[in-house]
Amino acid sequence: MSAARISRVAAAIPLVPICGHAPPVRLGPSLVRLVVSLAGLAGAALLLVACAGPAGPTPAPTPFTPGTASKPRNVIIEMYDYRYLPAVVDLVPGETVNLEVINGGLETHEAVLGDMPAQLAWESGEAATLGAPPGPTPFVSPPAGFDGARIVVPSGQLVEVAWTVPPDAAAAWSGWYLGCHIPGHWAKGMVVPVRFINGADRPIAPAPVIPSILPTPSGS
Ligand SMILES: [Cu+2]
Repeated sequence: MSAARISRVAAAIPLVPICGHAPPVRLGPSLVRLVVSLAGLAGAALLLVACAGPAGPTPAPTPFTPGTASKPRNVIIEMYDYRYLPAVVDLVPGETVNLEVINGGLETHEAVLGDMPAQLAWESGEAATLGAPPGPTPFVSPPAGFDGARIVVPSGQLVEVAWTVPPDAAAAWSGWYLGCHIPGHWAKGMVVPVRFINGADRPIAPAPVIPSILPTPSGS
């Protein structure tokens, strides 16, 4: 390629920004000669320059703050066929939370937050629907003194519920759990423990183990 041709090619190549904060540059004839020889094609060249952004200060982590009635803490619960995320639900006794329950599964699921008597009540109450076609879950009378929460979420939907954790929840002899009692779902793995924490995000007590009173998740 002649020098004149190289010059014309260099003039035809558009300005190439090197970085977002740097002015664009035009390729010189010598660089064009190199690009053309590598590509084997005159006039078609693209130069990509990796560019790292300016190193900035790392933002400080947001401090943990228990929820209040006027400013509930968001607690996200994801449901799938047949498991929950997170694997442990952290709650502060007495705080108000905004439960964001998302069903990413193909079936309807529920989130029952409560101690073992509450879990047993719904397990037995919903057992009557075993074999029934998919649809709304039945109403089950909560046990006397029930102060937990139950959220039913159809497939692909999000349900938000504001709820205050009982101040004495951590004293429950059985521990607290998050479970689904649509027949067979607990046994397939839809149960995780609740771990009570203090206002400094430290556990008050270890999360309870999944009890053997109800069927344990398969594989556990
Ligand atoms: Cu379920």
